[in-house]
Amino acid sequence: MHPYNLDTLNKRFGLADILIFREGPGGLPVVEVFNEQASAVIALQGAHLLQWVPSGEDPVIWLSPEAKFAAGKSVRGGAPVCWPWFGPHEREAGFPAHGFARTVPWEVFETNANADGSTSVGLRLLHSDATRAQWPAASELELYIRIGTTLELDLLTRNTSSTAITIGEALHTYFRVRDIREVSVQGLEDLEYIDKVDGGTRKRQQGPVRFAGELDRIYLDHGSDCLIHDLGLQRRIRIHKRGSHSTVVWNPWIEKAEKMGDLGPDGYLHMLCVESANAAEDVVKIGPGGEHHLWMRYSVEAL
Ligand code: TA6
Repeated sequence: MHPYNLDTLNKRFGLADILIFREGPGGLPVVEVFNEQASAVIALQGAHLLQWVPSGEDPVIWLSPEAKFAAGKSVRGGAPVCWPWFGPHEREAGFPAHGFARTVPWEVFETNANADGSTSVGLRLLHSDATRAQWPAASELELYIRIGTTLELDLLTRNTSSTAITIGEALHTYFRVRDIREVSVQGLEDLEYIDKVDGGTRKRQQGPVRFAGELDRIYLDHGSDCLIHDLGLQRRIRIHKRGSHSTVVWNPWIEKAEKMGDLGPDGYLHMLCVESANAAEDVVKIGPGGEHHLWMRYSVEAL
């Protein structure tokens, strides 16, 4: 069972025929948004965006056909929120990779039908004894999602404690591509990156990023746009961001995907993670009473 009452949510936050709450896959409650510019689905667990489809466009976000939906479990695909650490916990091997934010309940605290025709949803992480056991620092985490011809995600960390906190974070977004072998990522040229497929060695990017095997890299000190250039779908996805100093690029390729078991047959061919993050030495220190925004906007351009 989940801690949500769908009738109450629809009464308080539903927006006529634009935004409704309903039971989604695995019985997990989702928000469904349909406006004239786009449609989207967001799971309340993890404030997890599962889909965004601009009108007249192919879906932009990839969700595994074999994604598992269950309370407390991460979902393969969409835009998982990684917080308050990225990757494995630096000291506690038993803590979940990428933090707990993506597998715990969040609450909706506002919805808006905006004047420009987009729709916004504000969600807040619900702390518990379990989250405080892994992250005792008093802090709040909110995610604002604006759904329209572009998609905005704004992850706000508020430090309500009396001491500084340091967070690692990412929107670990899976983008849908036609065939990863015909895709390149531009905008990361000449940047230093940590190559997680080659023992974490540090290298420098030469030209666009292309894919011919497992690729798992943390590009450092990167604050500008990057572009996913998809020949197969004849489109470019632009990622414009603020408050993010790292960009993570990941495709598991064949063997790793088979080991993971939830990407579906040939799933690796149709997905690419480009994650706006603060990871490795780019982690963010937030003073007492301070706050930090990790903000990004996705847009689709024809080739
Ligand atoms: O962001 C890339 C990465 O850290 C990869 O190393 C891989 O572990 C991926 O995240 C998926 O992680 P998950 O915990 O969602 O299976």
